[in-house]
Amino acid sequence: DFPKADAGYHNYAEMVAELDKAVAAHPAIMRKTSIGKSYQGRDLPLIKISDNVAVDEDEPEVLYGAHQHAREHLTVEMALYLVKLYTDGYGKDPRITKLVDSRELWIVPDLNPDGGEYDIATGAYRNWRKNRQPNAGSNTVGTDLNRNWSFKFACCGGSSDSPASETYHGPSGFSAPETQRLRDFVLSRRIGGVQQIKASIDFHTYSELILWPFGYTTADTASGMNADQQAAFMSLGVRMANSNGYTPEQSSDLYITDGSIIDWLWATQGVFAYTFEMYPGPNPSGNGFYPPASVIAAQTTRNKEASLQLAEFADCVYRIIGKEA
Ligand code: 0X9
Ligand code: CA
Ligand code: CA
Ligand code: ZN
Repeated sequence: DFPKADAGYHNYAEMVAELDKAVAAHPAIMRKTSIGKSYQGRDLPLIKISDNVAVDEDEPEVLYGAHQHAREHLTVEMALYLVKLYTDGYGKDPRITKLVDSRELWIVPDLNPDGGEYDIATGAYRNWRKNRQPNAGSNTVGTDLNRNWSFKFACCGGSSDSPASETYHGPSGFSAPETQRLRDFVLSRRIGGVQQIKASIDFHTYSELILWPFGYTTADTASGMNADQQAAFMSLGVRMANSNGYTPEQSSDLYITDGSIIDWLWATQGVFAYTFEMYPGPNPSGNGFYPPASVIAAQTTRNKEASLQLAEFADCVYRIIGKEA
């Protein structure tokens, strides 16, 4: 489990219990299902929050995802914060109420439960990043889920061919069950050929950044990213960054990544997808992946405004550059 001092973090069982408690308290606006199972057979929970939650209404959909990377435990806390924000605020805060009534909010709070549990299993952090799928023909374990998405898979030096590497992309796109399950969920939101999910945040740690596609190339525009689209990504990214003090930039300004979720969500589904790198900033004093539990409240609340802004623009992200589609 988490070291005693970090008991404020939720392990997998505690996260599921917290989700179940929230559903029990708010059954009219919240549902918990699953997108399927991890490599080791853990359920990958899926939360839907909306009015008339049992009905698929014609409302812009938003996806918040967390914990592709095992040691980035603060991102699970971020997802749990969003569950509380949207459910406890419903009927009390007019801004929250309006969003819950006019959007379908999807939250995948833990895409890598196997890695997360492995990271804390001994009571001393293991600094684990990947999933826990064995690599054929090697003694090594694990695929970097954020290099395993099929768009421009392994194209550009932004991931590793070596199974031992921290950024091992796996033998092929979607070789990991976890990315397969999230892909299948996203594809299930295509209705009549129209992707219902319009905007997304994938939470990571750390460095306090807001990143947008593409990650595979340093070019600002490319096939599938025209000047208006790039301007819309940047404008909303800058606006969200103004609210949380993160640094907004194109993903490849950090470093080249290929096979990342945001490149896939944008290029294949047209989802305005961002990566948030949470607390701490780029030069932490200790290991930046393990901030004390005492920071959880402040560092999740810090992203309230940005998370709401994303949902508010989900009806038409181009509105931010004055071009309604
Ligand atoms: O390398 C990553 O996957 C992310 N950083 S982390 O330290 N959390 O591992 C950054 C990914 C940014 N690039 C894209 N999302 N394309
Ligand atoms: Ca609804
Ligand atoms: Ca819908
Ligand atoms: Zn990460």
